[in-house]
Amino acid sequence: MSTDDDQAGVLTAPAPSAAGPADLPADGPALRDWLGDMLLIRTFEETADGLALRGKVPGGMHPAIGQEAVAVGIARGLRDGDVVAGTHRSHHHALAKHLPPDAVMAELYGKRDGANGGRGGSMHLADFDRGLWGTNGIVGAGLGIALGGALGSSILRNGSVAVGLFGDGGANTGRTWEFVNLAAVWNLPLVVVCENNLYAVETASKSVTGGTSVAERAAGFGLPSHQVDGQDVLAVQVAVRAAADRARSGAGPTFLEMLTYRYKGHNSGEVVRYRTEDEVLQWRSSRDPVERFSARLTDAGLLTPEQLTDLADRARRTIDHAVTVAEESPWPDPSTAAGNVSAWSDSQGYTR
Ligand SMILES: Cc1ncc(C[n+]2csc(CCOP(=O)(O)OP(=O)(O)O)c2C)c(N)n1
Ligand SMILES: [Mg+2]
Repeated sequence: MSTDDDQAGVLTAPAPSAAGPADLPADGPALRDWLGDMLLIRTFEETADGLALRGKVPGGMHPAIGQEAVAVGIARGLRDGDVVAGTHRSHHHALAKHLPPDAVMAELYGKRDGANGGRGGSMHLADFDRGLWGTNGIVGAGLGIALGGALGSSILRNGSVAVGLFGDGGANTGRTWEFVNLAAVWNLPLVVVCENNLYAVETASKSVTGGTSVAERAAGFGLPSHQVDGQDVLAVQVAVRAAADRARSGAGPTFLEMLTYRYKGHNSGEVVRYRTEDEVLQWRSSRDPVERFSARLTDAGLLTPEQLTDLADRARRTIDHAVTVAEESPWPDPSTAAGNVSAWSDSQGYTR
């Protein structure tokens, strides 16, 4: 029988990350870059959310405001050549993998200058050169694509690692565990990441999830499994880097459950009736990933108020430019609506 204290959204102390408490490296420029990426994502998502409410984003979008540290920590824990496959809520992962904000915004608009020519939209961003093997509207499917990437890496012996993402809702779909099982049995270089933001649409994950935690469930498949504070970019980066190093050494997959929170509704404009405003305020005021990281850098003498303002201004200018590009970009040529897959595969040099 659960008590009120057990309900989803109650702030419980996150378990330590896989590698223990993360020390702050004294590399100011690099850490300010991470913060710059987080501010860019925050600004992008807040702007895009407003644009979606004005009807500028066909099909709408799923904002990841509050989840910035998960994306930046993952991207910064990987090497060039490593790949990430995301979910329906993955603009933050695309931007953390350094897809150009102009191309991401134009893709949300369904415009020709979009990352995928405007044919994918918010849920289908991809850039193979930058290691984004697609975001994905099918719950749990991105992990299967990452599993394929990890299998390819182990066959080609190219030393790359794949990260597959899903949410707490995805943790309750069968395919997720088929992928985890195969990765463990085949000892693949896969980092499995559950981005647990406590809710699947309107459902509190605790009300539908058996066992103590998703991480503990995963441990039953015979791979190392850890909970990570997903609001701490450094903890995420350390955990991902350790898991990627382990995968690269041939030791196989690792499971990471990242504890995070989405500030907005499931999708832009959703009327939220399943959690309290107070709960959102608690997360925002005590665990905001951007504020926590800025404060940590400031305390360590690695960030001045002027540098913080400069990063925020730069993010604002970049996103304003992205909106201009998206507004001015033409619609895709209707004649390319069907059949352009062949043209694309020809352009990539694939034989048919
Ligand atoms: C196979 C499948 N079933 C159902 C849906 C509808 N759906 C879209 S998002 C979602 C919930 C996902 O929750 P979670 O995995 O926690 O991710 P979050 O939205 O919190 O990022 C559902 C059920 C879907 N897209 N795909
Ligand atoms: Mg969720």
